[in-house]
Amino acid sequence: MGEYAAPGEAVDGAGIRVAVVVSRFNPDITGPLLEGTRRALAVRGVVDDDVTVAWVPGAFELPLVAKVLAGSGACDAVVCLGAVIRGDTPHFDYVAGEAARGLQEAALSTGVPVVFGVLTTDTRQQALDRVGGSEGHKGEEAALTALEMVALLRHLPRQRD
Ligand code: INI
Repeated sequence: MGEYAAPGEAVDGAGIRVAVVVSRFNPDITGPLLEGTRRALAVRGVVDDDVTVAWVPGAFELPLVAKVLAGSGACDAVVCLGAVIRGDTPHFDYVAGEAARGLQEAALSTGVPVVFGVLTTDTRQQALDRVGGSEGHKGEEAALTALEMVALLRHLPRQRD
């Protein structure tokens, strides 16, 4: 059967169509997340015309829109961006947990990569550290994950129609 290595940084993004679903909640975090995702896609050759951005109110709304886009046939991967900060809400576990569960379900039910670019942190500072601070940039990482998964799936044996 061979070995299928995820190509990571080396993926050529030319021709890959990416939808980005981004939450408006905590815009000081999700704005930079989106910028990082766009930047990383562009660096790897994904043209602006192949990037669709859809805004949702909060992380809880990400899965439905991700599933609709993943099932549309109009994109090869969906990147979902959000920030759920524990200090802000007793709903943290519900919002973060349902976002994760729903995004995985969207990926598994459609066969299209759906990337979990949702920061789930205890504090706002921890989230800021992950959008270009001391802990890297999760928006950029989410973009790379999407391209890597598209490339990997194209090389894997798929079920016959
Ligand atoms: N949504 C987030 O994306 N992050 C949060 O930290 C958050 N907090 O704190 O509650 C949040 N809540 C809104 C939620 O995602 C839904 O939009 C809302 O419950 C309506 O369905």
